[in-house]
Amino acid sequence: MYRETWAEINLDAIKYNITQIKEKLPQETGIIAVVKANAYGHGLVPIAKKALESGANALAVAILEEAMILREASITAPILVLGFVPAKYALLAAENNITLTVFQRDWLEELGEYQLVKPVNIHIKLDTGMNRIGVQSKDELLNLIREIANNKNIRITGIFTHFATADAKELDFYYEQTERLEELLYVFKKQSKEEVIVHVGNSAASLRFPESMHNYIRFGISMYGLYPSKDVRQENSVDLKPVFSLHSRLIHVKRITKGESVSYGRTYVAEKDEWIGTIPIGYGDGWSRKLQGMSVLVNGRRMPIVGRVCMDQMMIRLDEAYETGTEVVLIGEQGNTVIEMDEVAEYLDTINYEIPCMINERVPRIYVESGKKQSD
Ligand code: PMH
Repeated sequence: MYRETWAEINLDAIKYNITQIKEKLPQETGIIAVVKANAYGHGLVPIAKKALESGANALAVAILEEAMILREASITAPILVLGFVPAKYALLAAENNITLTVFQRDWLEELGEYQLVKPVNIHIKLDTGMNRIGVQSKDELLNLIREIANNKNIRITGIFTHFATADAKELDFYYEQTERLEELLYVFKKQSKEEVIVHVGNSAASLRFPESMHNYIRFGISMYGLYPSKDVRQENSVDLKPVFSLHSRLIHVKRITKGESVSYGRTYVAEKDEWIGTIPIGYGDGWSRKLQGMSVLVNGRRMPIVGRVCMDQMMIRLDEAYETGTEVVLIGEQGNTVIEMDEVAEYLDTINYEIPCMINERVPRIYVESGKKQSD
């Protein structure tokens, strides 16, 4: 690591968060750790390993590439790809014991064109209201099951759905989805002789309805120590520890005089003489230009980002002179003060999920385990 900006990934917090949810779940309900999108920006392989070590039973990703990276890292746990994978890659999935998500007859037809040495395991996706991917009607489901029964290349090992509003205040639609789910599951179980696993709940559903999660939960955002929404957070049903924090250092400190401006476009003009610090992070790292005006922490105190955020650097107004090398916290705790992921998300008018995903690979992830730091 040659730069003064890094993200700290607290692996002990992954374990803590998994332990917390386990305490709420019935003993027989397992955990699929959702590690798609580079483990929500936290780092795919280290998070997957830590989640499994902490009691998760399986992993879920969005695309086949992510599953292959996990297999190449010698991870042998079950892996489910939640998103669409073209049928021509079913052989690769089968060879690597990667489970695919299936919901279309066309896909099965296309699969028929390929010779598989061993059957590919699949989970059927039920669309109970997201209108994203999945089987919607009983007839569609019956057709799919019949077609699969005639196909030696494929084996159903699971069935699942996804909720659109499990994190909302108003839960009417959640209940509507669970009703449609039960109807489709009834049809499935009547028709199919296969012993399959059923999983339905994301973090919000698992926190709110731990008793109704069927065989597994798909645990994403709250494994990373974040709440799926304000409403769920206010319910205070579980204690979580944030995994991701973002750090940098002052690399330059100077005094400017009243009337001087800072950065491109001169959007900030000093109203009096003041101290300005430069930090080596910018929109080229995924730290959005829209964060002008947001605070960061220096010496446990909030200092505002002044002037436009540049590609690789930005400036902050300091309350006094600090030495270069002083640590700056952009997300996380310093002293008794904290800037939460939720605060950054709110400033950007988005959700906490997007923030760690947004901080790109130019920012090294430093893993902290049992209080010790190690880089990727
Ligand atoms: N299962 C599926 C199918 C998902 O798409 C997601 C998250 C999860 C489980 C985990 O949800 P959680 O992080 O709320 O626990 N998917 C997304 C998404 O597509 N956009 O934001 C989150």
